[in-house]
Amino acid sequence: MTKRSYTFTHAIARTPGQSITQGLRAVDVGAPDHEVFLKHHDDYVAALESTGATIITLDAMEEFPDSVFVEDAALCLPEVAIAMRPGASSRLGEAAAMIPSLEKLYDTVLTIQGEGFIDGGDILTTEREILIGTSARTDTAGIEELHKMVAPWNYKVRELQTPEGVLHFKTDCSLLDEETILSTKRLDASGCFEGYRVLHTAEGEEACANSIRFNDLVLMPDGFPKTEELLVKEGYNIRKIGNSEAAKLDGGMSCLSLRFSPPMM
Ligand code: CIR
Repeated sequence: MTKRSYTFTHAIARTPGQSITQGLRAVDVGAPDHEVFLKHHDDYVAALESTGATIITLDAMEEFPDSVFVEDAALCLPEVAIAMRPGASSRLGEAAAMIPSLEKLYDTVLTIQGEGFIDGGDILTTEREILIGTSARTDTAGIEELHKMVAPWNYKVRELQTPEGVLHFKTDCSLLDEETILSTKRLDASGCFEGYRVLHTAEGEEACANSIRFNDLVLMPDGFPKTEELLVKEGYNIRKIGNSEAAKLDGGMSCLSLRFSPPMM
């Protein structure tokens, strides 16, 4: 049976602009190289496309240096798309900029109005519920507003806590299938994945927890051999994507796309 939490007909990505060098970062380890970022981004889009999905690659938006990380601007469910309210002031406008693209694919596009804030990177949609971590970017008010919006479709929403010092909830976890989550030990230790099968990232490889299941593929950042070996042994079909430049801005596999099956198609 098709699983809506990881089987998708569409994805939206956005070409990184030259202004990517100005992107937000927790620790400055140097600016990303635009050319290398473009190459990695092309590989990423090609991998999504290779599963048979339609990938919409939007033009770069120079006025928003972090806008390549489209995941934070919206939540796309099978029934509705919701423009988020990003918690970083330099990123707030990215949500409104995403709406026209969503309206081409969805009858119903809603917008988080605030006062609260919520970033897509803090939302992990599984087959049975929507897990949302409070973080420096997402607060309880934002989660409550989203909860009300998805109530008509009976979604269960569970508020959790993103570990201290971790940018987004999904920085530390990803969905691998309807029952399995890849997580760092530190996030799993909070008990938030009780009832799921949890695979841990290998010691020292926490940065690959931000991977994605997209149809028959698991896209993971290149350079995490022990976790890769574990996932291969578990039967997952791995595609490694260079992530050195996105990582300089605390970005990973999930951040670079919105993944969904729109109702109008
Ligand atoms: C930011 O700090 O907002 C960007 N430099 C990185 C966003 C990564 N997005 C994600 O984890 N969903």
